[in-house]
Amino acid sequence: MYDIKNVAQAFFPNESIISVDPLGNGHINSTFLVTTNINKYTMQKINTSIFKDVDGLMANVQAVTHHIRDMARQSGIDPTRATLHFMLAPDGNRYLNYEGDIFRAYIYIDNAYSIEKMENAEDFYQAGIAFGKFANDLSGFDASVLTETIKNFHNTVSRYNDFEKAVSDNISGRRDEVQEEIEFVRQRKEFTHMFVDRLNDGSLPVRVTHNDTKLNNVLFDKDTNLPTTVIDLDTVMPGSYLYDFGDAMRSGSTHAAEDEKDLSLVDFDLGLYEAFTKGYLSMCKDSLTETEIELLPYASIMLTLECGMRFLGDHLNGDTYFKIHREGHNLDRCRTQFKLVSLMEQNVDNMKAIIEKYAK
Ligand code: ADP
Ligand code: GN1
Ligand code: MG
Repeated sequence: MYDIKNVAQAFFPNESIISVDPLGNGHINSTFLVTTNINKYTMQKINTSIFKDVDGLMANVQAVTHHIRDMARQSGIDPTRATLHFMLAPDGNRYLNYEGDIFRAYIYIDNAYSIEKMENAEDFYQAGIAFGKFANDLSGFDASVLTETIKNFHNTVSRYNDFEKAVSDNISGRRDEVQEEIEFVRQRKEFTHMFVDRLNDGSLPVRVTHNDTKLNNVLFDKDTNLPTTVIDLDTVMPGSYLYDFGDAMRSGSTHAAEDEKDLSLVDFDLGLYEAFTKGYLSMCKDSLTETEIELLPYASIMLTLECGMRFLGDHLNGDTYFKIHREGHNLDRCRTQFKLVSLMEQNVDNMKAIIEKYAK
């Protein structure tokens, strides 16, 4: 096995590497902060068993960041912090192949932090503005230039089928211990069609979206405490506004961590829900169709169910997709998601009222 410092040195042959440290809590890639005598970089080993077409992926990142930087320049926003900026490898490629592993590097967004667990409504309101602005910035972007980096990423019908396959394969042998969770998903089988069927019949528009709007994928500036950059652009591709809205609510409308073991701490806070809705819709409500507004109250339920179903599937498959840091980690994550789904289901009317208030 190689030393990660040697990888950084190979990426930046003309700089002295001072340190390479693990960064962040992403579940997919391995992320490092590289400090050199000249600059700081975020270097990532891309998970190529998940992202199989790295050329397509990096072409997406280039096109999207270029577009967002242009939009920033037009509105007088600092283009260096408005989006990610990747570095070319010494051979001019958009990534470095080091002993068969694939690495890319971004300029590190300094003096910024990401939030793992929502503490206050103001931050979530600001995250709503950041993701709403992201939606807005990409509303004029030509979707046809984008590669679908993970097929059927938020197709909840195909996710349901993947889940049933994981149940029947039972690779980990854990099926008998999770009967209650399996039943929870099966009771919601019909529901998984709600968005997919409407995307298929054209009544729900396809948008270019982020598709991974987890709270820790937005960086906040340490001086202003305002969002500075939406990061983790690997899944930017055709999708739906419902996905970005719903997935942000999944991670930010509760005070609990995604992997909280004490389920009594998993709450659903309508104040947080309202804060994000207000921020998000203030940026993009004018481009929403009636169907999108009508379905928005179900988005957080759908995306939270989908994520819980994926965690459970991975638990059954023997933890091959999401990084885990303890035994049963994916099951703990699944349980917080299902608790949240139940709480959200009890609040559909409240969510509708909030959305009506801010979609006007
Ligand atoms: P993953 O796909 O594994 O989630 P991310 O791209 O989201 O990887 O990066 C993981 C974490 O690293 C982020 O949540 C964030 O905390 C930190 N991070 C990533 N890129 C940067 C950057 N350019 N500047 C500062 N921090 C970053
Ligand atoms: C992964 O990459 P990261 O950690 O930001 C996953 C998301 C899940 C999320 C759950 C490419 O996000 O889809 O919602 O974990 N990303 C991918 O925490 O599968
Ligand atoms: Mg991430």
